[in-house]
Amino acid sequence: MPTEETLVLVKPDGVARGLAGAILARIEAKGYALVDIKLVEPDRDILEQHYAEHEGKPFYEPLLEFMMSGPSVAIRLAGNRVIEGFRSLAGTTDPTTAAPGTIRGDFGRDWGLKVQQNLVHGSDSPESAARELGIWF
Ligand code: DAT
Ligand code: MG
Repeated sequence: MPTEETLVLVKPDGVARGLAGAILARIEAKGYALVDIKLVEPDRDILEQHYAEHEGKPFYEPLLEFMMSGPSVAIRLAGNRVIEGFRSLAGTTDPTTAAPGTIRGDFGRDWGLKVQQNLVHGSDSPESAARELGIWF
């Protein structure tokens, strides 16, 4: 099976809390390859493209504001079934209920309604990965 690629972001809360290294260590321990990596302060245009599927939802504006609150680490990550595998490593969207052993479950703080502060992003399909990698890289 050919190696797959995905877009991973360590979001502003992860960078601000000094967790980028710990999150990268888990990614590397899993055996995934860092193909490209950079610190990015995305403008609104990039985020509107990235989160187009969520436009109009109640959390859309707070999500964009949060994503513009500081730098993120953008990673082009490669590996066998890395799209599915990284999302498993990340845990479910809400850090309050994400399973222990996952990035969101272990490092995600209980911020009440601030579900967006869930440390990482990972593409959810091959189509999303190709689209999102084109936006960020
Ligand atoms: P994921 O990041 O797990 O793929 P998603 O694509 O459904 O989740 O949503 C994108 C981001 O939007 C998510 O990481 C956090 C935020 N979000 C999603 N659902 C939310 C909600 N109900 N309330 C607040 N923020 C939410
Ligand atoms: Mg998503």
